[in-house]
Amino acid sequence: MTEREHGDDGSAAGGQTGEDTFDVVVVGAGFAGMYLLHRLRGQGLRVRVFETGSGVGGTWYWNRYPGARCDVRSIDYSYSWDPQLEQEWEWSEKFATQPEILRYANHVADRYDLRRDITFDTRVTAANWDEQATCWRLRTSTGASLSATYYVMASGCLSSSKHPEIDGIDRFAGATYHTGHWPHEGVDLSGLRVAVIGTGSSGIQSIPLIASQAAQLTVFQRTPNFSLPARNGVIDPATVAEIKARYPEYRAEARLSSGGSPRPVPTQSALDVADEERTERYRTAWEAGELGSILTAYTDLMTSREANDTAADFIRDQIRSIVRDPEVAEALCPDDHPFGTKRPCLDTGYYETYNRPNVRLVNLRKTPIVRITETGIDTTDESFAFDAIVFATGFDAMTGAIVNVDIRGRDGLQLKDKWADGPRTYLGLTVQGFPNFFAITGPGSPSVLSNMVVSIEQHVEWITRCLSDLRRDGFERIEPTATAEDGWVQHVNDCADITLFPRANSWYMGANVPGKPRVFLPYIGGVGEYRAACDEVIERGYLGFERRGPAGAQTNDGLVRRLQPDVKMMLDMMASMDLPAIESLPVADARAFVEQSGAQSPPGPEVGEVADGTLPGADGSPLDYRLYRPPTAGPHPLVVYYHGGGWVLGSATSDDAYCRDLCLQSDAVVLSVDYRHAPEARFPAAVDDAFAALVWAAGHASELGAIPDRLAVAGWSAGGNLAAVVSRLARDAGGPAVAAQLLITPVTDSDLTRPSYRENAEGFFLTAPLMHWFWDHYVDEADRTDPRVSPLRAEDLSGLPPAVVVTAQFDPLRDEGDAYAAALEAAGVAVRHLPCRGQIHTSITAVNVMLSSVPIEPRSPPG
Ligand code: FAD
Ligand code: N01
Repeated sequence: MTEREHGDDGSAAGGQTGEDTFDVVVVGAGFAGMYLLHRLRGQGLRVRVFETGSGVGGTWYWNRYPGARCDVRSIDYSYSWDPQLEQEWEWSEKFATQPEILRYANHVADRYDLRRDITFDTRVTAANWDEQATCWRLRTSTGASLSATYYVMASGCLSSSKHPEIDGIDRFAGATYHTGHWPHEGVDLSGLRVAVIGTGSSGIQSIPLIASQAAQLTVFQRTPNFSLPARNGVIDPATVAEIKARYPEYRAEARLSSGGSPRPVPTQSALDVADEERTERYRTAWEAGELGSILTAYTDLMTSREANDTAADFIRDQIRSIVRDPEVAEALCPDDHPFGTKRPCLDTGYYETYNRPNVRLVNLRKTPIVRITETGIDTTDESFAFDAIVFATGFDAMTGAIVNVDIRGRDGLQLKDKWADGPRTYLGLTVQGFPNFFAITGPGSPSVLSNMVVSIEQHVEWITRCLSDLRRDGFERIEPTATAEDGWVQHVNDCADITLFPRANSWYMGANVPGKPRVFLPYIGGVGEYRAACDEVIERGYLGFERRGPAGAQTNDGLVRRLQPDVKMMLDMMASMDLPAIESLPVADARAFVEQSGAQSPPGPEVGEVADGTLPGADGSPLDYRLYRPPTAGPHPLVVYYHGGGWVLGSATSDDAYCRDLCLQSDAVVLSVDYRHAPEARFPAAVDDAFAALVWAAGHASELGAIPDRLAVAGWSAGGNLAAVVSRLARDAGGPAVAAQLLITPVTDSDLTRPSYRENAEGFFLTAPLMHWFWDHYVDEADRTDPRVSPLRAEDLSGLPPAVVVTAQFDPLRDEGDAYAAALEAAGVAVRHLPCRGQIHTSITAVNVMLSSVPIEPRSPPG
């Protein structure tokens, strides 16, 4: 390599070893590499960018196929870091063409004099971490060796193009093209017989234009994709003027949005609106010509299959109305994945193309390709002859370009091996074992699920800040900790797991590359949420990183996100509502407040039958109950359920949604019983009533339509306390016979000083001050060790019914629940302990509010 001068200081790059040395080497001169170069140079760093291509632009340099254009509005899909640049550049269309975007990239390269620090036509082939010298040692395709303190892969998520695994692919005698490597001189397909394999975004954009040139076009489709009309055209000058007038605010909105472009945030479930209203909403969205218009119409399109079906059905109806041949229309209707779980497309005349006489669709689901021959393509049904084949078969996305370089970190660990079971990163930016290594829009970051320019800018700015902070703090080496990386990988999976995305065989899941592990690659928590996590890492002193240098070493281990994503969202929403602390209210107001909040919660599922009644309490006065019967034929087992509310709040109907869910899940009759509340009736009134209700239920099982001797108890929170206590009272009284106890985040002890009380004192819905308020209302200090209120203190827990004990990580009551499960186990009781990671006290009973699964990590098998 012959290096010229570089860096703003113009200093020579050559090191004394005969090897060129840099502060930072960047791989790739797409939007990411270009901006990073500009920023790092601005810090006075010696930077060198390597690019395989002969020019800048990355994606827009390589993907020159007919019809290639962006599908995020150009006014959004453009750099935001220089107000002059964003004001002076004029886009000619709503969605600019590839040539126009490439012109923009070249304009930026010229305007900021970027080319002098970019080495074109050169691939970085290997990168080895030298621990002793604290630098990366790199090799390139031209045989050059160089070193750099920091190494950044700005190599693109969709830059490693992929041919299909089809027998005979090299035998074809005609011309072949890949959309991701389209010849620069252009291709004239006029008068030719052309095949296109692949109907993702590249196929869908190019097919209409290829059809207008070719004599015959045959499209080989394996999976039909959802596509919406782009309704592209000249960009409305008034819209441009309006946005340019407030570009800073507009860009700020984009950065905090979910997908990187400002959009109204949906507030309604698709299932909560009438059919006509919903169809009208979809119709307006269909007319809008925007990728996110339908996807963001309702809150639950990506989380509920039923909701998603409403959108998918609407789009299928549109396809049927456009394509004249019903069989072709049906073949084009996607039916194997929920809408949005494979990247949807924006098209110009795609479905209409199938009405042309020179276009034919081959449905590979019915007649798969067997081989490519010298003259064309054989399916199981037919031999086709072609002059040209276009592979629109996509990319080894997100990880392909990174692992194509032989990257070895500490102790020679190869990145490819580290990622053998799926990529592991901290924040999608850094990798444990690979010091001073960064990936822009790497796996585990929003990247491909967003307007990528916004995500690129955020990463570039984070890395720039990180390097500057390292210098400020006297460090030169940074590496994430294993704990932080594990936690982030877990968080990325938690986010994906509450959506429909993992249900599709998509490139998001690595499913298009044989042998690639099936892992959801990007971060789906949203651009704004993600940015907040990255910022928080810095604010908390580079949480999750070890930094080292002349100033010493600093390890700041920890996890930036521990709550389940939907739990966090709910807590953030509640925090923004500035609700009163319940314990600050008089009891009557607290009850009214809780009742009112409960009324706004989503209803539980339908059950077979719901009936209200009363039963006699311990003092003879009536106690309300509500009975839930499953829809299946009875008789069923009977569960006596005690509601939560700290012995002060709640009623037989306050846990209605959960009781419905319990009834359906357990296929049992659930009898939710009330009990007298404190402070009007203090301890042991609630226990006495709870036991009286149990005795009554056992005696009336047949009348309730239940099996007499199959009785269980269940309860949540203070209700869990009562369920635990009555199980023991029943044992001691010789009946009723309780077959099982389900204790959900139960109160089991009056010791309010356990670590979980301190760690989760505030901020997770049930607070330590509220628990003190409950205890004070319910029971005198002197009575708090009584096992009828602190069941953990019972002398003998043996012979109790088999138990399921559910505890939540972010609950003041966590440790006492854990302790009770352990005590039961120690006493020989069959226990299934379910500690729920990332959950709070209310998670389990908040049916249809928290979607996050309850990870089951049983400590011992169920009885
Ligand atoms: P790239 O643009 O992919 O650049 C990476 C560069 O790194 C490439 O030029 C490559 O040659 C180089 N490189 C890789 N490995 C090496 C190596 N070992 N040595 C040297 N050089 C190397 N995103 C959107 O948000 N909106 C859109 O509308 C949109 N449209 C798209 C249309 C198409 C056809 C495609 C393929 C992608 C589209 N994308 C879109 C995603 C697009 O990739 C990003 O928006 C963005 O351009 C990525 O920029 P980048 O710099 O990160 O990567
Ligand atoms: O690639 P793809 P792409 N036999 O992977 C099929 C961005 N982008 O280049 O689905 C037969 O989506 C494969 O079938 P299946 C955007 O993010 C944006 O089109 O695996 N068929 C699929 O139909 C996009 O998502 C724009 O069953 C085979 C197709 O090839 C991403 O880049 C434009 C096959 C590949 O589709 C990738 O898009 C272009 C085989 N052996 C790209 N192997 C915009 O509009 C694969 N296929 C902004």
